Amino acid sequence: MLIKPDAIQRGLAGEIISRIEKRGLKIVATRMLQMDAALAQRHYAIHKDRIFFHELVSFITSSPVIAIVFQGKNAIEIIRQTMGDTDPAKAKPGTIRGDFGLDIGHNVIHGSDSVESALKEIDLFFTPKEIFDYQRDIDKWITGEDF
Ligand code: D4T
Repeated sequence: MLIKPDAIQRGLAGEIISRIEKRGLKIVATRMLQMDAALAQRHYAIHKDRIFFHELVSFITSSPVIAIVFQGKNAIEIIRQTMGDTDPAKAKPGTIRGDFGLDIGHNVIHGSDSVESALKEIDLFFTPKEIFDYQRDIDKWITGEDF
């Protein structure tokens, strides 16, 4: 997940992390960085031919972001659902984008859309040593199993 520049500037980072943490997912890595154009182009390579690509790269590099790896049962679906629709105008109230956004180009958060893209994206932002493997006693109360 990426907390995008607009969310950092608006002081929404804590609220966004908290909403996902409270669902029960576990933080296993976190890093604040300012993305450069090369990293942004790799991260958004799938959109390289879209008309909004240039704007997207310039926005995501405009201010620091926070990259976070969450782990847990159905993590991709849970985060996508908690984020809401890509376009905040279509996102339901109660979702992060539905509560904090107005504009598709400033939609406060990015979340990987599949396990495959999550693995690629994690590799762009983290080294294996920066990803923690640890147990939480609470996990058995969240899923009935330990992660
Ligand atoms: P991200 O990747 O930011 O989590 O968003 P989504 O996975 O929900 O949506 P996406 O990949 O389709 O879009 C990536 C990114 O581009 C911005 N965008 C998108 C934009 O500025 N204009 C547009 O028309 C679209 C479709 C918003 C998110």
